[in-house]
Amino acid sequence: MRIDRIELRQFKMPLVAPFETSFGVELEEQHVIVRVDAEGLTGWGESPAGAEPFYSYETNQTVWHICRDFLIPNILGQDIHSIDDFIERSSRVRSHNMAKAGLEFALWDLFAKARGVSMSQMLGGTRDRIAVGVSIGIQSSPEALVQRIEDYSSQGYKRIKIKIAPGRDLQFTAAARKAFPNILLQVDANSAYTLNDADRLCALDEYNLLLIEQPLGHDDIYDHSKLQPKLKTPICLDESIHSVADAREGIELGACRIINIKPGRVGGFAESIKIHDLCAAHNIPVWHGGMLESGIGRAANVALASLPNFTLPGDISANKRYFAEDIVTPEFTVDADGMLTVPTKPGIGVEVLKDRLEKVTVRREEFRA
Ligand code: OSB
Ligand code: MG
Repeated sequence: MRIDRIELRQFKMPLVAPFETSFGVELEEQHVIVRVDAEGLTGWGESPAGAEPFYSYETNQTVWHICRDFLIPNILGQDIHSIDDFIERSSRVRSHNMAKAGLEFALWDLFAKARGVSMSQMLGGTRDRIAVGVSIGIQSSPEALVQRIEDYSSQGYKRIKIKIAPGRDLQFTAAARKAFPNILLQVDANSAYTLNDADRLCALDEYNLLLIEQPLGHDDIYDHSKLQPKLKTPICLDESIHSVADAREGIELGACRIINIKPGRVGGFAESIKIHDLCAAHNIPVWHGGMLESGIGRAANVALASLPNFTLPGDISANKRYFAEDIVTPEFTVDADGMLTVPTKPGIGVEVLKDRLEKVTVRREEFRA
């Protein structure tokens, strides 16, 4: 398809509640929305990089720079015939996966709309509903955490993830497990520990957790391979997996037994599918991570999570868990089984509310062929 026009927009929206992790507290989200117009159709994508380089080195500003100065000039006014074509044209740019992903998502949406199929069909999804959970930030006390879990489980969520950090780990996890003996429970350290903390991490084995997410270095695989044999609980890598090559390394070294796929972190859906397939071949379950996306990224994530090896509930909660007013319609709601329904309309399957998007836009730039 000939790419006629591309628009970048950065939005800024307050979160319904502060989200605290081992790397900081977030009160609002700022992501870059990519709009691609071609042959009378419009594709939408969301790059999940945040305002600060604390989860990953990428930020809104680096995404903007890489898209405007390197990725967009390679496709604007050009006939792009496939996702592989786009990936090929972008391959000279090293890393910057979230920048590449924002554009790649918009192209997937565009191509799906051109074919008249849903994003789920386009990606090879096999489910019409997906199991989801909720990711709860670090709370002020174990009692506050238990109250939060109570609220979310009464809304239908069947899997709870709690953020941990040194000193705000064992007591919180113990309280959660005591109050909810049967709930699917997992913890996420966001790289807050080192191998010297192995005993403290092994103490988590007592709480029957589904997994421990990214306990060690944000780019580490080797130390995780030293830690995993000491733990009964499966390690799940998040931050360290940027590609199918990283996933292979993690699996072959025994650094993890589960992998979290965030399509932005790995450069898009094409790479996500490769990781999904590799993991399936090695009996490694995957689940869909989240980056507090708006409804645009969320809808695309739901589609990816409908692939068969996404066997664990994802961090893809209802829109209302993040933002009082989102930028799409309809919104996802969690049902009594703790599931979201996969859209069936062409492309991402949700409509962008242009007025609402305009209101939350803090930066905009248009590129014409
Ligand atoms: O580590 O999974 C993470 C949000 C921002 C950055 C990193 C992470 C997260 C989450 C939120 O855990 C998941 C969600 O979108 O609900
Ligand atoms: Mg994580």
